[in-house]
Amino acid sequence: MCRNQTPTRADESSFAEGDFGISWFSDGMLNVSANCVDRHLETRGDQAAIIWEPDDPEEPARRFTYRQLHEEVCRFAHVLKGAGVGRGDRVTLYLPMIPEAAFAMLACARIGAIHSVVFGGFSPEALAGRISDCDSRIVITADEGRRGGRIVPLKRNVDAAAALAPGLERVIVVRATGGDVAMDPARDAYYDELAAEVSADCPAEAMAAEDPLFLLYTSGSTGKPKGVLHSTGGYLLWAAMTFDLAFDHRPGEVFWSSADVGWVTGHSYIVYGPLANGGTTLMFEGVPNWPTPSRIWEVVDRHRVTTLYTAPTALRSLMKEGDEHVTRTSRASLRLMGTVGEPINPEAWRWYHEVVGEGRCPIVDTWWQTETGGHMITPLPGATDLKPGAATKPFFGVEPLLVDGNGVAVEGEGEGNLCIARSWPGQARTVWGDHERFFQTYFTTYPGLYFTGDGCRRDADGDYWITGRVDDVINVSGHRMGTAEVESALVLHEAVAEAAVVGFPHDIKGQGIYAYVTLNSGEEATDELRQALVKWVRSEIGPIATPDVIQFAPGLPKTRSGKIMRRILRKIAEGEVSPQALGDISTLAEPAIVEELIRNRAR
Ligand code: 6R9
Repeated sequence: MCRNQTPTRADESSFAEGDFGISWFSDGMLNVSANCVDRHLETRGDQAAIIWEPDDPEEPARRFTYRQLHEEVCRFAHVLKGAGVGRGDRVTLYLPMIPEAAFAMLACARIGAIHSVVFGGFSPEALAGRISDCDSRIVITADEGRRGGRIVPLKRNVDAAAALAPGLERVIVVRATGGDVAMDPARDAYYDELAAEVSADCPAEAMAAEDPLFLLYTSGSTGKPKGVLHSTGGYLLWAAMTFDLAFDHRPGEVFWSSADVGWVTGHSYIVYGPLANGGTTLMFEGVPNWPTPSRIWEVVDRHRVTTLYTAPTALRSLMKEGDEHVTRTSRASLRLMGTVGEPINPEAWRWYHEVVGEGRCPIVDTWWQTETGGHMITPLPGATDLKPGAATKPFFGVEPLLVDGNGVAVEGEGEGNLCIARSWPGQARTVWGDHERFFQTYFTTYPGLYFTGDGCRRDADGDYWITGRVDDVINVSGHRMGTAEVESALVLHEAVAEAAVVGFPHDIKGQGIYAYVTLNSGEEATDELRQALVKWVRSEIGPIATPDVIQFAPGLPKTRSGKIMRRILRKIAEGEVSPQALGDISTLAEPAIVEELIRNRAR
């Protein structure tokens, strides 16, 4: 087994232009898979590492002990090696929520390959872009996925993506549903057939702490999604330590994060955090409200879940179904509950606390980002006073700073843009293939600081309240979406001349997607076209990008230098009907556009 080698160095990072760079524990050595699997074999080899709950509640759940996990990860590692994957190679995973997703991630870590998990809800176009961006030659997928009783044609999507990503050479297909899919014998192979041929033991590569562990694509305010790169040592430490402390992990507990492994929450708190701590992690293939709105609580009861981690949007949608779907279940095993992904409104917080947790479970509202690797601002249960809607206090070593519009730090009580003043181990190291973009995106708005893109308020007790994004990123059902991405998808449609996308408050999703669309001359603004555009965006990006509202507009409000004034579009989308309330519009090239937009508001 690859033994950990304790580093003699810790933080060697700098946010300053000139000697910019992030590095922690640079002379340490470890293997993430050995730490998440092998290290536990002696003490808890027969304990469940992963419990898998299938989409269909009539089907049996599956359990994998640490010993079984070791075998599965080793086999997967050999299969990857057999396909020519080595240290530093990028492996794209496009999988449903099945245990093989965790096996594949840990197998990559075992052999020093870099995984890039792409959420199974993304379209072939979005998948192809992510395969090509990191020159990934191999994709691990499944025949089909299942979610809420519906089939997701994953292999078919990979075939479509392959046509757009010429560098893709190998596709390994996990048989999840057994559905009939087309196989190209020169490129595709079934995982089970390959796995039957290989050994169940595979030594873990010794990796340097600063070697990359994974990359994960996330939306920003401009351009295409960025491949955010995480390190081996710093990331694992951060995932492990935040899991242990924010969730007050105790041996024998069952932890359930209802996220998908396609998001960072699934990386840090379904796979790496729980397993690094020798915990038992629950993986759920389905959705919280299928076949009934009681499903999430039934899963809690069935597996005696002690800690539940979910998103406010899920809580809001279950809350509106009525308390009886909750109260008919026991939930006696629950001890602690958490939320992540977006600000939680106090009403949903109270419902979670009082109806779900019956007042007995603390709630940890954890603020963090793909780029931070793990929790940054979060209560520590039992130690921090909780407030509905507040992420409360920074985690150990985290130095938040609120800055006003002029870049001046706000002291004491007040509001500003949330920055972090110095590095922490779990911080992303770069953007794949574009270190300059990494620096420009996060470290130039306020020189010397990491800028999160979030607004935040600090109250008199020093507690932090995240108020939401202040850049052109919107948060739809806890999923980050760049308005620029939706706009580029829209303008690819032949009828569209120009598009501007903003968020607006949405009862369930938190934010909805509001698109202003200007058509090419000769195109007619019909309901059919509106529906066609919605479908178009879904097929370009995926269902999470579905516009809620499309307003056809004769023109967009622009400054004389041609910059779209989103502030105005946001206000109109929010329901503002008085031109006076929109603030200064005197710099607009055509102020009359604004009244026209208000008159034709789409909601
Ligand atoms: C982990 C994750 C990050 C953005 C972040 C912020 C929002 C996440 C939050 C929260 C308020 C919380 N966000 N947690 N806002 N309270 N507890 O969600 O990562 O997908 O990268 O999104 O989500 O706006 O900037 P990611």
